[in-house]
Amino acid sequence: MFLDSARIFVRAGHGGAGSVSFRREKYVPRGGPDGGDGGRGGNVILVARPQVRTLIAFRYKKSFEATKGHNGQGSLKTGASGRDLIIPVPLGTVVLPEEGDVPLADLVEARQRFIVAKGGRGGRGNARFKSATHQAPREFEPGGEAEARFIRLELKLLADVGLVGLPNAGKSTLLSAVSNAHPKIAPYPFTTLRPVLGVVEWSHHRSFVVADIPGLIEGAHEGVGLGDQFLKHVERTRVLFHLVDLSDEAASPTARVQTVERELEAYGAGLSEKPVVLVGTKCDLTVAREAEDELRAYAQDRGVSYCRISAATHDGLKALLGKAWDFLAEEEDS
Ligand SMILES: Nc1nc2c(ncn2[C@@H]2O[C@H](COP(=O)(O)OP(=O)(O)OP(=O)(O)O)[C@@H](O)[C@H]2O)c(=O)[nH]1
Ligand SMILES: [Mg+2]
Repeated sequence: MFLDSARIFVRAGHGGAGSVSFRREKYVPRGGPDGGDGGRGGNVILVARPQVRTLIAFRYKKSFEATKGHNGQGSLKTGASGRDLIIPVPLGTVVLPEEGDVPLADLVEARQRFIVAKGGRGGRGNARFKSATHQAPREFEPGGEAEARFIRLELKLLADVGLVGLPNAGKSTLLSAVSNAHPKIAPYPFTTLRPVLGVVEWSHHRSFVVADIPGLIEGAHEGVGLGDQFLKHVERTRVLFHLVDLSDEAASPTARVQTVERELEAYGAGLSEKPVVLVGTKCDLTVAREAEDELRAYAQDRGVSYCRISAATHDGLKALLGKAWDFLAEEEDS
């Protein structure tokens, strides 16, 4: 089960109250104030962890509370602080307020932290209120209020290359041919039901991440098929591979490409402006010459590169990955 959005409630711990106390010692008749400060309340902290892959944990647990700070005590004893509550989330988690679209945080790096609810501060004990003219203060502060709120978590996977195309275009087969991932592959549409990431080892020290998502069909932006909800997982990629099945003679390849392009456009979020490589797939099968020429010409018109591949025989894979690497390296240099 893959879950990529959640709404949770977080409450930090209240601060502990300051104490009111006076020193009592056998031979000191009038001891001064010695009430210690309260401890601060625990924070609720989100931490990005690479081992966490989805937001599934929030399906079962939706409410999180850190512990309170303890009250201060006599003899200037400060109360113990509340313990912070750490909530692990996947890399790529966007934290949003309950309402509105302005993110509070975007957790994209391992161990990156964000305090979603701040613990109340500890109140001051009466010892702090002592002054030359005020020798026996009875003032103290209560502990500070803790923050509490609902937040929304949105997972947007972090990948360098996104695979898009109609169902059956060969996206998952390509991912399994070039990466360590083993997505499900089958000769029917909508085999892929959730995004899958794979790491491509390009050379010894260089690797990049490819995201395979469910196929798109006409009307996906209106919810047809599996809809276009998974496109958010390619929003952060730097280049898209748009796969077109060369062996499919049902409709012209350009018509099929345009169907997907319309869906990318309708989705928005800059997807249709992303660099793209058009990829003719399954070239080991019988391929109509004119159809492929048409596709090539279309790519040229649009000013994008075209590659023909077979994930089955590995033809053209190296050239395709090289193209991806060119895009990625270019960005790194700039
Ligand atoms: N001969 C041949 N068959 C291929 C090739 N690539 C994919 N296929 C076949 O095409 C079918 C669909 O492949 P998938 O990789 O599941 O396609 P997909 O684009 O991931 O499909 P969805 O997940 O449904 O969107 C499977 O039967 C694959 O074996 C190829 O290079 N050559
Ligand atoms: Mg698939």
